[in-house]
This record gives sequence, C-alpha cells and structure tokens, in this order.
Amino acid sequence: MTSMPDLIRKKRDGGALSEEEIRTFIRCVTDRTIEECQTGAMLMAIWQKGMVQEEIKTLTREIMSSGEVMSWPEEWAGLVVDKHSTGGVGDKVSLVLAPALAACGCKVPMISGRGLGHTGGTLDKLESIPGFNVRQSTAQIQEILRSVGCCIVGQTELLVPADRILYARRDVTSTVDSPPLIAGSIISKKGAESLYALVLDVKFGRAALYKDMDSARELAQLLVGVGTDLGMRTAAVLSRMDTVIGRCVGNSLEVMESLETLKGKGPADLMELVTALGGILLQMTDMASNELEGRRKIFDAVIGGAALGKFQAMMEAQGVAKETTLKLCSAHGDYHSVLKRSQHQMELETLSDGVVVDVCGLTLAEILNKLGAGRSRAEGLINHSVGAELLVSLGQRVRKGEFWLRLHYEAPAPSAEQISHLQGALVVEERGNYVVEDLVINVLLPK
Ligand code: IUR
Repeated sequence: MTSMPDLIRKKRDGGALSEEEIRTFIRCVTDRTIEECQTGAMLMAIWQKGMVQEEIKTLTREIMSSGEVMSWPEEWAGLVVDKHSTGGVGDKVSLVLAPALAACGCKVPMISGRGLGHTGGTLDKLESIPGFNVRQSTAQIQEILRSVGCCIVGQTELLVPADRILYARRDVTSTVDSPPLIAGSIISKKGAESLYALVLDVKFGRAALYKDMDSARELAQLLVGVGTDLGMRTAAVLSRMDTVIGRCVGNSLEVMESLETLKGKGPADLMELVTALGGILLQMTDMASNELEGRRKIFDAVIGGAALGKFQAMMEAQGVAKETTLKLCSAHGDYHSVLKRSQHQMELETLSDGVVVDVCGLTLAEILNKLGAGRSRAEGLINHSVGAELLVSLGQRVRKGEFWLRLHYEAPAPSAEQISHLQGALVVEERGNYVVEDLVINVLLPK
C-alpha cells in the first residue's frame, strides 16, 4: 500500500490520485490514523494542484460513505428533495422554501449549517425561536417528514464524519476556497440525505464567496456534475449577492421577515428566489410539467397560507410549544412576545438627497457580526436580537435626513467608527440612475 507521504507527494507534484488512493486518504481521516499535519499538507496540495473531475467524484463518494447514508420509505421514491445555498446576507430562503415544498407534496430533510464568515446560518436563525431543536436523529427526521413533510436540522453525529474533520482542518489551513474541496463537502452531505433532486443556489457578487459570475458558474457546473454522478437530479441557479435579500439581516429579524413572507407579505426578491428554486425542484420531481408551472405552485403555496401551516407544524414537531407557534403564525404576528427584541434601536439618516444606487450587504454583515449577530466575535456566542432593517429600496429617491437603516443592538453601543462604516454601505447619487438587475441569472441543468 502507498504510504501517506507518497500520496501527499503525488498530489503535491500535480498527479491525479487513483480511486484506491483517495479511499485510503478518506479512511485514514475518518478513523483518525492520519497525522493532522498530513491532512493539512494534503489539503494544501489539493488546493494548489486541483483535482480532475474523476478525482472529485471519487472524493465526494468516499466522504459521503464515511458515515451513515439515510434511507427512506419506498413510497417516497421521487419525492425527497433539498436545496443548498453557498451563503448570503439576509438569506432566509430555506425558512420559506422548505415548508412551501412540503405543502406541494415533497419530502424535505433540509440539513442546514451555521453562520460561516460574514454569511448567516439557517440553524442560528431558527434557534432564535424559543424551543426550536435543530438536533434530531435520523429516526426523528423520518418521523417529522412522515407527519409534516419538512424539517430543518443540523448534521447528525453519524452523517459524513470525514467532512466534519476535513472542514475543521480547511478552516485552519486556509484551504476553504478550493472547488474540489467545496464540491466534496457540499455534495457528500446531500448524497448522504439520499435525495432524488437537489437544487443549488450558487451566489456571486460582493457579498458572496465568489465575487464574479464566471467563477460561480464554474463551481455550479462542477457541483451539478458531481451531484448527478451520485445519482441525484441536480440543477443550479446563479444568483446575484451584492446587497441584502429582503429587508432584514440578523437572526430574530429574519425569522420575522420569513413569517411575514409566509403570510403573503414578503419582499419581491425573496419571493423570486423561493419560487425560482422551488419551481426547478417541482419540475425535476415531475410535480410540475415545466418550471413556470412549478414556480406558480410554490407561489400559491406561500400566498395561500399552506406553507405557513407546514412551518407551524414543523416548529411544533421540532420542539416549539403550540402556544408559541400560534402567536408567531397568527395574522398579526405577536412576534415580540416570543422573539427576543434588542434593548436598543437606532435609525441612521441619509446624508444627502438623491437616488439609492447601492446598499453594500458585505459591509452591513461585517458590522452586524461585530455587534454580535454572527459567530465571528471572539466569544463565538450569537446574540439573536442583533440585526438591521433596511428602510429604503434600491432605486428609491431619498431626502437628506430620511432614515435608511434601523439598527437593533445590545450594549455596548456601536462605536463612531462602526457607524461611519455602516454609513459607507449606503450609496446615494444626486442624479442616480439605478438599473434593476435580474436577481436570478441563469439556471444550469444536468447535461
Ligand atoms: N458549506 C459546506 O457545507 N461546505 C463547504 O465547503 C462550504 C460551505 I465553502
């Protein structure tokens, strides 16, 4: 058998690893017989030399098989679906899409993540609802899918252990942004959910992992190819991520905005993403004869209230008291008696007259994370009530002194430097001409 230093050397020198060699590497990672420095060296070699398509497919399959692979009742054949997003600011699509798909008859075992870098995490958002338990065993997931149709949970201990180990090592060796490693990590988890169909929301722009559309498209093509190879119908959407999705950023605020959306009062950009991604999944499962019909079904499930009913049932199945879900789901939403509201709010004023031509999502997210909304603070604790509400829209004409942002914060108050940074996120031009750009740019279907 080839030794680990030989395997590392082969990749370091640009060689393609065989199936057997990749299997050996992943087995040694999983049973922890590899030295940590060897894992780091291999990750860096992969980051630098890349992998050919065959290697990436093998890597993904081996990571998937390092733990439990879920199985579903036969009568669910063709119904089990999920979506994955590469991360954004104010991205609450999952909270609306999972119940909307369930309302259309799909089974959605949505395994989500926590915030990463400046991007928010679906699990963190849901944990701002008192009682919501994201830790569910495979048997519990199956039971919730049987009774409700959707759940949003964290990765179980038994699922893809190799990814958990590799992900932690990537984080400390600056090897997160490697396409083969990203594909191996994302698709292995979806493969272990034994999905029939998967849609990927690959974002590009200033607040995304990939800043330009071409590199996002390359990643999307890779993910679609690897997902298809694992036997899932896989499609990808490329979507713009420069500003904020919807109007709210921050965990509790995003839950409120999701509930408003499920009551038919959601922002247009969020609805566009939800219907585009859901429409593709309904088409792939043959529940809709084309994408447009799929979009319409998702739209109706949200606007007609069926998705809200599923969200309420999902919350109860995942531990939230009925009394709480009734307050959240009632027509006028008694949100503040349930979701924690920050001690302090502050409105920021526009500094000049003109047209809003940009609101930088990355700047907002970075400052909010420093104020406690995300995981990047040293203590690592999240303050669910911290966030911001956008009070203006792109293209809107504003007057100097008009409020454009409501900041929700806890003591200590944001510093003058942080406020000035936030003010820099808003771009107002006197004779501004804002051109509305499509949010969803392109759909990649398997070849
Ligand atoms: N999410 C994942 O699950 N894996 C990754 O590598 C990235 C995001 I980047």
